[in-house]
Amino acid sequence: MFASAAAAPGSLARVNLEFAEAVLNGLTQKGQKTIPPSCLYDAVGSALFDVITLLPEYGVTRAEASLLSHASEEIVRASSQPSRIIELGSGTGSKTRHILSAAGRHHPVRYLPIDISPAALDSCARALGGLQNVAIEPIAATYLEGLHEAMSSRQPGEPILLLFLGSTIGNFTRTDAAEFLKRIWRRMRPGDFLLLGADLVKSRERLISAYDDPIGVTASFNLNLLARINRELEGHFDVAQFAHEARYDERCSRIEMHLRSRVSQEVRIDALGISVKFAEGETIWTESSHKFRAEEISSIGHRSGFASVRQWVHGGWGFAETLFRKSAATG
Ligand code: AVJ
Repeated sequence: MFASAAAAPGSLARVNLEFAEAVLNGLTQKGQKTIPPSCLYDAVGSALFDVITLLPEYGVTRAEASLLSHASEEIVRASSQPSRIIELGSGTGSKTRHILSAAGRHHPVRYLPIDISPAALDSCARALGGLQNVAIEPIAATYLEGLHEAMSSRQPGEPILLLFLGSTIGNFTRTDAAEFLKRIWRRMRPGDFLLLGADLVKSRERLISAYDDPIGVTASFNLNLLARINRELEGHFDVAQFAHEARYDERCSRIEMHLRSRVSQEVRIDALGISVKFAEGETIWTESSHKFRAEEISSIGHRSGFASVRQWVHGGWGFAETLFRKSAATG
């Protein structure tokens, strides 16, 4: 599949293979062109996402931070005072501070953030490094590989709290979300806990302005993907010939981000040895952000084998934190 890049052996080592492969597959497949959302997060994309979290229109991160700051003691108590806290896709870890300091108040805690971005892990370690009673052991890996590693070093009888925050679960379709949680469930032991953050269904207007903000930060975040292809894969995208588009699919209750070609054009990507045709109006689908009903989150967890323990809801924005447990009975 990736044979075409062998034509440029000198640059191959410097190319991020996962990124190259995702772009190659996504732009050469039949039908709708797609590039997975993980490709949005190079250094520039991660910095732009951090700005998104500050936008007044994007309430997701603030709602979750507020929930976690108010409920951290309850969460720690309800999850049996965990001494090992693992986080999938920690990013810069800023929301996790509340939980870690609440847990560290009772006894020493090991925090194992898992992220594919070493840069994000660095700032996570720097941001949370000073916390009392908390030892940080970052793992640069994909979710499931990292989880395997984080679980393999656990002590017998050591209780675990796994965090999957920020509504990253919304990037999955509902079916894939349940399948992903099932995979997580298999790697956990009875008595372990999972805290899942998920954004709730809200009005189309609020969702559209959250994903198509008036000063264009989200547009830049999305368009940066094309600039990244230019930087890393010797692409020739004229970024101005594409437009950011946020759509809301009400039936699936999901936001979709697309990059829409303003004209009919053909774009070379030299490191991949391909030239990609776009019809006028054709799009690259770059992200899905599913929105959930609060009860639906519990039922997705149940389908994956978890028992739900408790849910905390931020009513103002519409965000839920749901605590699940892998119970002995289903183990
Ligand atoms: C990090 C996947 C939760 O879907 O809201 C923000 C990413 N994309 N604005 C989301 C995102 C556009 C975000 N997640």
